[in-house]
Amino acid sequence: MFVGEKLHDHNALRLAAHERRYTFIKSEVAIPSDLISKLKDFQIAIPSWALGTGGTRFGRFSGGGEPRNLEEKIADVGLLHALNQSSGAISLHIPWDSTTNPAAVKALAAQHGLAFDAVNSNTFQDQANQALSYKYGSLQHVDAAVRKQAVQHNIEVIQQGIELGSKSLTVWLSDGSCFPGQLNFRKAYERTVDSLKEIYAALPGDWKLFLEYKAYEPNFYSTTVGDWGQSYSMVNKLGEKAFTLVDLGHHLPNANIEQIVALLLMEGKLGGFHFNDSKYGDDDLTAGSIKPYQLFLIFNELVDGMDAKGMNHAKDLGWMIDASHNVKDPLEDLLQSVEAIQMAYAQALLVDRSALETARNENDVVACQEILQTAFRTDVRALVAQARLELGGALDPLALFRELGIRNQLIQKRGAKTQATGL
Ligand code: LRH
Ligand code: MN
Repeated sequence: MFVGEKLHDHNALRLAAHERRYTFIKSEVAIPSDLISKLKDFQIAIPSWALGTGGTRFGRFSGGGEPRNLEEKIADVGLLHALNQSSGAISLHIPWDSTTNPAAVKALAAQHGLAFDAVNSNTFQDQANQALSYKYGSLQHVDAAVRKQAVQHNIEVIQQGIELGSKSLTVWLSDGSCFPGQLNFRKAYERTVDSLKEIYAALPGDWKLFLEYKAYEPNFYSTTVGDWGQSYSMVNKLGEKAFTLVDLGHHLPNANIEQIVALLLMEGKLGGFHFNDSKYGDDDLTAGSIKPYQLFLIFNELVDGMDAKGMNHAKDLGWMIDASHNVKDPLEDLLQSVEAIQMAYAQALLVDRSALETARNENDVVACQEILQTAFRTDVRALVAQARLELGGALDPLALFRELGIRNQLIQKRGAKTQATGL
């Protein structure tokens, strides 16, 4: 699906209006000189499992034209990247994305300007050819043979990641219990850490292990890696290549995620993110669609904390989306998520940090709030669009996606009833 010349026409039509908006914000706001280059460097990885229509136990309503294999998933992410020049990586999930020809897959991704971000293991489902079930857990399981099977799977995922050029493994464990009394929490924790140590030992020197926590689902009484504290305590026992991954939808109601991010970052144990949004549980909705102020506050802590440690914003953490689309076109939803994340980052880069510290030291609470909200209430869309324009992207990726009738083209090419592997 080539967007080339159509993208040029699309931008030509919008350039005058864009430059008016860009000139206006530059006249109104003190834009740090490196803000646009930081936005251009900030690439967000797209999850391979979110390119089809998601669903719930109550139903799944496919939109058609979904990718039928890994090659078509890479083409879809390549399309997103051609439109917004900010989605330059794909995060695979194994075995949903297993391949017998990693060299060809790597070459195809390179053609689309894509790298491979973290690879994800899966010991939360039983595969057809699997000897032992994960019904009662995987790395926590009371049966050493089940733990061994799960450890072996993670090591195979690392091997596949190495062949694709990935540099990190994400481990999310559905392990836990559904009823009081079912699990010995201490032994489950210790078995999980011992199993993770075997996986950690298989990591190449330049790799990272991301341990993703989640409060509940599919277990509904306890989750063995259930919150940031449990994940943090485990990754500290593993070593310097192990970090905690923060999925925004994995917290109990009203958790202060920006404070969790600030502390994990301070401790040097924040590995990366699964961006999405939610109102109730792990709803996996579009990033910034329900709590945009929270997304801004998280990026405010990220910019502050990463600068305090001299970290490279674009390279030193894993920036990934993890969403599921029940009623929207998956590609349109992902374009919206990338835009929302870029906007939150841009607003965080506008925060007057020295004024904020001064106000904090004077306990001027009102001034602290005004300084943050001034940045959040700044319309930064022209800045994000300028970064895209300078990278050769579309001024309005979503509009161009629709102008090109891409979904209809995909349905023509792939069919109306195709179903992508994933959730
Ligand atoms: C679990 C999770 C995890 C993935 C899965 C697809 O809820 O967030 O990151 O493995 O979704
Ligand atoms: Mn996740």
